[in-house]
Amino acid sequence: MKVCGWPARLFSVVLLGSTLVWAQAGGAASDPVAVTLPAAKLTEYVGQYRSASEPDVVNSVSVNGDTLCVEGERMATRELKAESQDHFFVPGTPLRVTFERDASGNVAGLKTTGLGQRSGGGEVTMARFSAEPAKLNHFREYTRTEAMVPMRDGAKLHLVILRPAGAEKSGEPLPFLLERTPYGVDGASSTGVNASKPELAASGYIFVSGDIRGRYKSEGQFVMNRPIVEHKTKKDVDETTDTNDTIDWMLKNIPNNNGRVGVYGVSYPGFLAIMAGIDAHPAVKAISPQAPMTNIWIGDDFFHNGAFRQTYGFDYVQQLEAQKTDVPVQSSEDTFDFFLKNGNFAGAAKSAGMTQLPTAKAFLSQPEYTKFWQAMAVEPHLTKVEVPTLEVGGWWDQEDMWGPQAEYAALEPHDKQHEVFIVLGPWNHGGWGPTTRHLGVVDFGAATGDQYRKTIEAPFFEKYLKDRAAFDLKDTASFRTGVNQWKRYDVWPPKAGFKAAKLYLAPGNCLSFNAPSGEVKTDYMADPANPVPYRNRPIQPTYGRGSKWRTWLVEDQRFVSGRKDLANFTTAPLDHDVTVTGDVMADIFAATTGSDADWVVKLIDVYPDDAPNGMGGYQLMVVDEILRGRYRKSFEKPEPVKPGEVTEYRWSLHGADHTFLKGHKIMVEVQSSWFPLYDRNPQTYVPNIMTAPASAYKAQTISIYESPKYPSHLEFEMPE
Ligand code: PG9
Repeated sequence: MKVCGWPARLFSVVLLGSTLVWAQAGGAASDPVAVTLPAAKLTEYVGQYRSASEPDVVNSVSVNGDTLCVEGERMATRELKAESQDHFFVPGTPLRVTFERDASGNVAGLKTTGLGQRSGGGEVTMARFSAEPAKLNHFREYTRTEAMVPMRDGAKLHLVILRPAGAEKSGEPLPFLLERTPYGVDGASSTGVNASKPELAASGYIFVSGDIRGRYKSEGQFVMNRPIVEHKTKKDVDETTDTNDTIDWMLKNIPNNNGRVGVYGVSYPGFLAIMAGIDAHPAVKAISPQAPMTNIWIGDDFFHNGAFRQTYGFDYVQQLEAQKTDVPVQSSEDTFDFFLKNGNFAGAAKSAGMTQLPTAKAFLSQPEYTKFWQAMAVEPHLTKVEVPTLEVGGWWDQEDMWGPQAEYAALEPHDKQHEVFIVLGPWNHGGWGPTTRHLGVVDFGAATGDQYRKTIEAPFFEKYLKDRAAFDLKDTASFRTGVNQWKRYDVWPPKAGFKAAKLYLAPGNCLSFNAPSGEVKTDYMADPANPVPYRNRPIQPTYGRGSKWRTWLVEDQRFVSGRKDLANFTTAPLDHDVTVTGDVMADIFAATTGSDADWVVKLIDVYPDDAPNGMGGYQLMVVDEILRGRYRKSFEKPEPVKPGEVTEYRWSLHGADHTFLKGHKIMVEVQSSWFPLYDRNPQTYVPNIMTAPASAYKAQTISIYESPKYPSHLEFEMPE
């Protein structure tokens, strides 16, 4: 009997749908009883199958001897055992495959169940599009070992090492790919690297994953976004020294390496990848910080321009600081109700018993941009390019959209050797990982993450770690949404071929490329007792069960656009395409009857009513951002606003590369709360909003000006 080329009894990652799912193998107890189907019957199932929802996800079914096998680009070849005719299972996993037949009795498709929640409910339907099987996976088996590695202060950090099986005999020295993380590395496996980085795994690297100090199996004390120690003594440790000590150990103790190290990671691990490029170990030859947090107070996870991201801070700090391993916050209560009921963050933190967690203490006592937060900021350390750097960011990153763009902006002026690159695509946080054309309901027409991985990420590491010169990224690869095309630029934001443009808020709730001529303002009443929700309710905890957090930035804004406590301004349907590129700045002239206020501006693409695929009338946010009014002049020294005085507020809504298509409308929406992601501004000035008394929360009248003297507008680049 021949079997498919994959050992049984493994923890394995499988990908039939668009996301990776861990499935525990070896659980033969729950396997159904297998029956033997004649070989001739098995050939009826052979062919290639395409996912109905994600056409780029393809599986191939083949017969090897008397065994039916299934494989995918990211899925190892696995045996399919028959339970009965048309009903199969993957031994040792909960995966069930049912083949479906057409009216003539021919096999026309398959349905899988048991993929688990992360694959969108566990059911994937695939249509058979070819009767020929294909070799889709190029899996290479990796051997796993673990080590506890001593740092300069004696603390030992935990590593998992994956080496291509037989690498020590093949004689070819291989480079390292290192990822350090606070999220636990026990799951690192041969199947995992083959599934997440198929090209690099096939090429052959020594994959090393490490628990950072104080997390999971590593010793020492965890410090959130541990600041870099300036002027270190020999005993000082930070993430740069822990990275360097880890690399020293790897070079000396893991045989047959080629002396080169690449470091990558998404999000917190992206921040850690930046650390590998500061005072870099000489062996570090390439880093790829992907969606890294760069400044936690100005634009990433915990604050945006001073507005506190209370749901994120509340959940993440408990998840990371309450214990050594991750425990996501769960609750069945709508977090909108929970935070409203608790009044302010101090109340919410007290009710969760988290006030003594280190970062929660800082939230409560230092809401402004103090030295504590400044010490965590990475940009001040990015004063030279030490190693080739590939940054990756998503236009709809719900956590660290600011990070990659800020890191690039800091490094690019020092890039003398053309070694700093950025890729910006239609993704949420880490959304370039799965094979998908979609973000929420928005279809971008291609599996952009796969395109990035194959044409940019893999060639980048191959070039700098293996001298294989296939990497030709100009400087910036930007996926222009709307027209859904990749663009290449010399620099981000692009300059050549673009001109500056202003889009003015105009009387009659309109928008215009011409400056306003009359004295007009638009008023609304903002009441902290009834804040504007940031996404459709009920709002689950960030990483809680059923949470829609990951796609909230692409939610249809019609759920709030009709509210009376905001102002929106819209063009007529466009008679030609309008492209908005570069950093979109909001420059808003406004007054409030209160002495403090929050300002949220959203640039929205309004689809025509007859748009296909259920998108009729959809309101898609293109860019958006908040500014807490008290910080309009200084992040360090907040100041009250003068009631009734027209004041200029200017802040970045982040980068965009988006075409509003002919027939669509451009909308700008201004509102004064985004709850409960952001805590409520009481709208009367108090020294510390975290502890604001109930009496401070007052409804106020907001006026947005659209006049020659006070020309509220957005600024961006447009193609010439
Ligand atoms: N967004 C997460 C994070 C990064 C850095 C600091 C705090 C949180 C993450 O996904 O890792």
